[in-house]
Amino acid sequence: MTSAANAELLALAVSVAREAAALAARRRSETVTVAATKSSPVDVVTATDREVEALIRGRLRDARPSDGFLGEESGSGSSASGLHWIVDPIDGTVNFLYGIPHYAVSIAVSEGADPASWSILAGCVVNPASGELFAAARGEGATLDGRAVAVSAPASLGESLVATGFGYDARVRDEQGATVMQLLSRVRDIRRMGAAALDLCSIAVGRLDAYFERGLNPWDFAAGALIASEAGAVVTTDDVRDGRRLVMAAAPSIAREFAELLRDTRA
Ligand code: LIP
Repeated sequence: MTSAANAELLALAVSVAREAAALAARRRSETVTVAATKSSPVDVVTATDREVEALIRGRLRDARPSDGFLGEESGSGSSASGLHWIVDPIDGTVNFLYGIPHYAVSIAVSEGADPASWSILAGCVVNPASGELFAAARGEGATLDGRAVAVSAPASLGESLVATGFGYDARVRDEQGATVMQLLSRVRDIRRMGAAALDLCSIAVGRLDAYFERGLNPWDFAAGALIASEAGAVVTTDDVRDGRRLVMAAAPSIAREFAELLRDTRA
């Protein structure tokens, strides 16, 4: 796709994400309840997750009916154009449920729908609570509220602030907790903020120096990974173990050392 075409796709993503974020914020100000649980009793979906995804899916279908769609709550739809919209209506659902103002609407568009081979063309992540809007089109850099952003440059891994996240399965969390224990003394500190899309955007703006998480769904990281990469981060998503993909994003100055540490601790 040409840069002009990618810019047009990004403009659509931004417009729809803004409308979706306004709906999510409005519902959060009213009342939020658990509509169902998914992979475990703590993997919840709210009625707002479903309502916001329905809004996004409808707006994108009206604007680009030949494109495919892959959403956390409503599954996938085929593509006649070769393009797919990868959508997490509310990333950080538990934060949203508890009223913690750290959750996001994440919309990306890709050539191909398989994270092993897709090419993300444009992505947008909006935090409805703060109003911050992160965006990127492939090859055009990344922005926060329209201003260009760039990753940090920590002098060492020991001075780096590292974020991660955990799955919803108790056995997996035991393993992930053991990994964090091994990392804790090797870095500045650890943060677990609950929304992968915003963790990746935090890398893009230098609020974090590195991030890793194994077991994310495609919609959790599709937009944030492009935004982090376009801001200058080293981003890898090709390490898959037991069917669970490792997403890593890091400032270039520590990326190699960080990747080695993740291998050594079997993150
Ligand atoms: C969340 C991710 C987060 C992860 C959570 C959960 P959701 O996505 O953004 O990084 O640690 O377990 O998967 O479920 O809120 O869309």
